[in-house]
This record gives sequence, C-alpha cells and structure tokens, in this order.
Amino acid sequence: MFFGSVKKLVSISSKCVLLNPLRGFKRLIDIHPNVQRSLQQGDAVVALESTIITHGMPYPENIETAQAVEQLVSENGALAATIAIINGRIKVGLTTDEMKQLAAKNHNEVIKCSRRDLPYLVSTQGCGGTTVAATMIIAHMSGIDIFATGGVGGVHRDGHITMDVSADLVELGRTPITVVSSGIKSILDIPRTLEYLETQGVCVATYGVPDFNFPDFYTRNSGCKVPYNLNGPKEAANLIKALKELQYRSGILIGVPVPEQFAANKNEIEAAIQEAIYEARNQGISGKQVTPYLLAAIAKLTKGSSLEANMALIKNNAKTAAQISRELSKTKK
Ligand code: PSU
Ligand code: MN
Repeated sequence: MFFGSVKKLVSISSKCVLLNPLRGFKRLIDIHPNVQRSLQQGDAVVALESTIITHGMPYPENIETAQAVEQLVSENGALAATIAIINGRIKVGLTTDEMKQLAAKNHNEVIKCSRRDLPYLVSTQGCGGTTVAATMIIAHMSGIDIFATGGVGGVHRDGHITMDVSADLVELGRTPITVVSSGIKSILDIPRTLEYLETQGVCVATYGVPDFNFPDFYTRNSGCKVPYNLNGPKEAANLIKALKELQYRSGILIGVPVPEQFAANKNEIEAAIQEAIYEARNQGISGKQVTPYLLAAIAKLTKGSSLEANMALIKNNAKTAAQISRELSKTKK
C-alpha cells in the first residue's frame, strides 16, 4: 500500500522530467551566443526590456536610449541582453539590426507583449516589445537574475474602480527576478501599488536612499516609504543571493531615484500628469494603451523634459543593475 503510493509518486515525477517545460521553451528561444557564454561562465548579465523601445519612447530617442543603455551595461562590467519577440522567436540579446528594426516599427506592427500576449505572438510569428512582466518570465527561463527598466507598471489612479492593475505586479509576486527601476511611475496610485506588492510578497527596497523614500519615476521621492534600503551593489547582491538560496518564487523590486539634475519639479509634473489623464479619459483610452498614451502626452506637455528624465533614469538604472550583477557573479565563482 505504502510502496504503491510511493511508486505512483515516482512515476509522476519521471513524467514531469519528460514533460519538462524548459525543453519546449528552449525550442522557442534564441539566446545570443555571447549571452549564452556569459551565463555558462557565471558572468554578469543584465536583462533589458523592449516595450520601452516599441511603445514607451518615440523614434529616434528609443533606439538612441536602447543602444546607450547596452553600452553602459558593458562599461560597468556586465553583458546586456535585450529581450524581445521577433517573428515569433523569443530573442534574448538582440543584434544591432534587430534592435534598429524593432525601434523603427510603428505601434500597429509590434505588440506590447505582457504575460497574456506571449503565447499569441509565438503562435502567429508576431513581433513584440516585452513589458516588465514578459521580460521577467523570459529572463528567468534563460537563467538571468537581474533586469533593468525605467519604471514598473502599477495600480492606475482609478485602478480600484477600473481594476487596471499592471500584470507587472503579479509577475513580481511569482517570478524570482530582481527588477532595478526608478520605482513606480508617478502616473499611478503609488500607495495602492505598494500595498499590492506587499500582498504579493515582493521585497521592495530603495537604493542609496537612507530615509527609505521610494522614488516615483519622474521625481526622487513619492512621499511613500518602503521597509528597506540597500547601500551599494554588495548589499543588493547579498539580498539576491538570499532570495535564490531561499528558493523563493517571488521577486525583488529595487528603486533607484532619477539622477538629481534630471528630476522633474513635483508640481509641474503633477499638473502635466493630471492633464494627460484627463485627455486619456476624454479620448476613451483604456487597457494596454493607457501607459504609452500617458507617457507620450506628458512628454508633449512638458516639452520633452519628462522624456529626458526617462532617458536619464533608465541609463542610471542599467548602470546600477550592471554593478549589482557584477557583485552577484563574484558569489557564483
Ligand atoms: N518604463 C519606462 N517606459 C515604459 C515602461 C517602463 O520607462 O514604457 C513599460 C514597461 O514595459 C512596463 C509597462 O511593463 O510600461 C507597463 O505597462 P502597463 O501599465 O500597461 O502594465
Ligand atoms: Mn493596464
């Protein structure tokens, strides 16, 4: 009787090995040879998303930023792996040509690809810029621990009514990746977003902010505090190591404030955000279009200064993620 049930368990587990989901995944994914080599050697690798290229920034600022970000990662001792979907193939590490092609596409040709969109894009050989959520999934399946972006999605300001809550938050609760960002975008409801992250069990920390004030993308202080602060790459790497050793399935969100000289004036940016939200409502913008619409409208209203802040903060986050990744790679050798 007892052995019977053990046998049952054993046969189930061998079936699981046969049906290992990573085997199917490997057939769908093209990991750039340089990325493959760095991962095999335990070297520092930083994943980068591509919705920011396809939907978050206008052309040509998008391609300039994407290339500068990869360069900064490499200057800081890590290898950049920009993730995107091209003709249904999951790409981890893009060639210059692939990146240029993606950046020049208009919104109708390329899908903003979050968790729910990935199977559709694979099945239809489509092209997609991966959001924080989709990039986390792919980075994790490829064996990358750290990912840099601008700002994660969150609970929208009327999200408690519309239920517009970014899939990024749920992903942070179920995928063990560390996301280095400038916090939660000021266009969102930050207190509710932080509550949601707590419910999802996400470890949220500031980086180099002794008073624990979480940044809100365009400015350095959202007025909301988080429980922890990390002083430098070593502390961050230790936290990631602990998460891995605990075999957690949830992730870490690190908030690095936008560099001081690019930070927006709080009142000016808030006025632009409110106007952009008003415009979006009037135009009936909803669902996945909300965030790209607001980012573009705010850039217009601030005469480009919010876009400059966005470019500066993503570069700074990439640099920080590279430094953390380097520290983490030392612990693997
Ligand atoms: N950071 C930026 N610009 C962006 C984004 C992040 O500086 O465009 C993207 C990310 O891909 C993020 C997405 O996952 O916005 C959030 O979209 P939504 O609110 O629809 O979940
Ligand atoms: Mn949404």
